[in-house]
Amino acid sequence: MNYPVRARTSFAADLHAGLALTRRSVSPKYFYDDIGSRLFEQICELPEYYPTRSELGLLRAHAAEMAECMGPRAQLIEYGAGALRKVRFLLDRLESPQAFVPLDISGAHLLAACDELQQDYPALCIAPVVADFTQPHDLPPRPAPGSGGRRVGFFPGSSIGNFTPEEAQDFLRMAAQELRGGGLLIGIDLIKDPAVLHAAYNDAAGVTAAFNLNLLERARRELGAEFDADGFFHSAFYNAPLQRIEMHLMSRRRQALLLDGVPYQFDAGQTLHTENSYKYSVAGFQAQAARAGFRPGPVWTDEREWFGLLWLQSPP
Ligand code: AVI
Repeated sequence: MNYPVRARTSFAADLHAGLALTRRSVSPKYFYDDIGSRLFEQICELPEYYPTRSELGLLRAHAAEMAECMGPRAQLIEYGAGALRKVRFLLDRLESPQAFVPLDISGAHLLAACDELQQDYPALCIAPVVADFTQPHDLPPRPAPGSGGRRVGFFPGSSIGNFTPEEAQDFLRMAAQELRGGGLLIGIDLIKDPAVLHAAYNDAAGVTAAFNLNLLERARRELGAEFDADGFFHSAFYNAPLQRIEMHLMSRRRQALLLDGVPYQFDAGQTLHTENSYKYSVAGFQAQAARAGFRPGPVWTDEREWFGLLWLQSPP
């Protein structure tokens, strides 16, 4: 998935604000500049990182049933569209989709991915929307009443796991309204043996470490931040009570990071918290979705029950 590449000002302002907190943190959306997006693609191929492979396996095996939930002449909205690889499994199975509407803030990436998709699906009406889907946004009109089609959503990749619980609830509430009369197919990463999770976020090749550290490197490249290159290291662990992987950049020693001339003092072992990746139970996530107005529908999980794709029926 692609998080937005933001303007300098918002990265700088958010980083200053996050560094000024007692528990320092910054949004994971800042991982995804060009280098970070490429590193994330490499993560998806790692032997330890099961989510992408598990989800692709589910789509390969069950896309026909998922497409049946969506129904004929659907207007399919994809949230945070990225490379548009996964949706192809659905497009191959959907009956006469009315339109495919991918939403992403990164216009250049979105339009390039749409061009590629259009070549392989020449008859498909593709209507990209360049927008931050977590904020109010416009969509093409719903399928006309009487057309038999419904508006349905697709939010793969367990990207909802990177939202705070409040952001996740806000997204589900927004989607329930936007998709009313239809439904949402959403990917979630399931609670599992912490050792499996630990390995997935501490891969032997060090790609996740490079992905995490790129956030500071990006601050150096884009904002002129000054810090010791080997002064921070990647730290990722499972926080069992909160059912989430936490990623941090941990300071090796007492040092100052300079941003726009402002020194931010780090003690040895002090961290900048860069990401949470929440893990869910199927029942727990369905209950959360129900609070936003969805009714639980079919669930597809792999044999190990490590990853789930859930169909949620929107309110009428
Ligand atoms: C994009 N997102 C669902 C990934 C995850 O697993 O939370 C981001 C990631 N962070 C480290 N590895 C992958």
